[in-house]
Parts: sequence; structure tokens; C-alpha cells
Amino acid sequence: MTDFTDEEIEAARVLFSRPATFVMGCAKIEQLPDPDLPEVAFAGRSNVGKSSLINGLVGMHKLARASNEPGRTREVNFFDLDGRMRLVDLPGYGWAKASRTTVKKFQDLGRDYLRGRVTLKRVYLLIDSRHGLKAVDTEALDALDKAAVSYQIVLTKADKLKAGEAEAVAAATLKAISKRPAAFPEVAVTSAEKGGGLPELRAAIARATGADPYA
Ligand SMILES: Nc1nc2c(ncn2[C@@H]2O[C@H](COP(=O)(O)OP(=O)(O)OP(=O)(O)O)[C@@H](O)[C@H]2O)c(=O)[nH]1
Ligand SMILES: [Mg+2]
Repeated sequence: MTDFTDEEIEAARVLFSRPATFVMGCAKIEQLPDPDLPEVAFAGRSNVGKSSLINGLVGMHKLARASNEPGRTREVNFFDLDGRMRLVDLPGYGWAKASRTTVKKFQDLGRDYLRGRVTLKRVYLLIDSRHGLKAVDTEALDALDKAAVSYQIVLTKADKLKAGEAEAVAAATLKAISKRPAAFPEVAVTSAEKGGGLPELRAAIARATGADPYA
């Protein structure tokens, strides 16, 4: 894992304890906020824990709407972190119950956002630590590699596994993505529920965006 200094971990803690607010949910690409702040986006299968991870990072339970019902997040949702950066919650993919046209609409929107956003510093591609990479994830990785959007894989729900198991999945996942050009060569292990891995992920996001908590 990347070594973060104690100072970086502390600076990231301060950064993410600043006020976070919901900016807007966009259903159309024309509605996106002006690209005037660095952004990081959270992508992954429906129900993988994108909205929960955003809540965990900022320490707020109800900022992003999370739910056990897949397809909860249906727009591209923007959250502002005290004018320093934005966290972007994307609609999930692989959601079997939605109609084809609905799915296509979400996916086209997510894809358009990911491809064309000049201020997008990194995508966090979430994978359920119990399941590892699936075929639908591979498609998402292919699209990110093709668009040359820098992304890092983040395993979620590590609290559902026994100690050490998530690390084994992380090692296998890292091996599987080793030849992918746009992949960050580390896999993060997190639990939004218990907070595991969140200090390091905050530090990684602070580095990726260059956001200064003290400015
Ligand atoms: N045990 C555990 N459950 C989690 C964790 N993160 C999310 N969950 C649960 O997983 C379910 C889905 O979480 P969401 O955050 O809504 O998932 P999402 O990826 O935003 O889903 P969509 O918006 O449908 O794409 C919820 O019931 C969460 O409580 C975690 O770290 N540990
Ligand atoms: Mg969601």
C-alpha cells in the first residue's frame, strides 16, 4: 500500500471533516455543474456501496442516499466539499431489474460524464470484496482504459469478510488488472460501515485532487 505520512492522514481527516453539501443531481449531460473544481467519481455495480462510501468518507450518514434496493442512485450526484473539491456519485451498472431503456439512459449519462470531464482527477471503481471482479466490471474497466481515465479499484464491505480475506481478494484483483493502462497499481480495501481503510482513501483522494484542507 502507498505509505501516507501521519501529516497526510491528518490533513485528509481535516479536509473531509469540512462541511459537505449536496450540489445537484443531473439526469442530462447538459446539466453538469461548471468544471471549476477538481472531482473524484465513484463508479461500480449497483448496490456495491458507492453512496455509503461517500457518506463514510465525509462522516455523514445521510448525505448521499444509500439503500438496499439496487438502483437507488439514478442521476449523477455532485457533493461539494467546502469549495475544495467535489465527490461524484454515479448510477450503478449491472442492475437487472431496470428496463433496458432506463439502464441505457443511466449508463450513457455515466459514460458521457466519465469521458468528457476535464476536472475529473480519478475514478474510484468499487468492487464488492465478497465477489471480486465480475464480467460487468470488466466492461467498465475496458471503457475507462479506452477513455484513458485514471482509476483505482476499491474493495467495499470488507467488514463482511474474515480478517485477511479482503486482502487476498485485493491481491488477486491487483494481479488481474496489472496490464490495464489506466489502472492505479494498488487496490484499496474499505468498510464504509466500520470505517476500515477510510483514512487512507481520504489521503489518496487528497493527493489525487491536490485539495488543500488548510487553505
Ligand atoms: N456491511 C456493510 N454494508 C454496506 C457497506 N457499504 C454499503 N453497505 C450496504 O450495501 C447496500 C447498498 O449500499 P449503497 O451505498 O446504496 O450502494 P450503491 O452502490 O450506492 O447502490 P446504487 O445507488 O443502487 O448504485 C446498503 O444496504 C448499504 O447499507 C459496508 O461497508 N459494509
Ligand atoms: Mg447509490
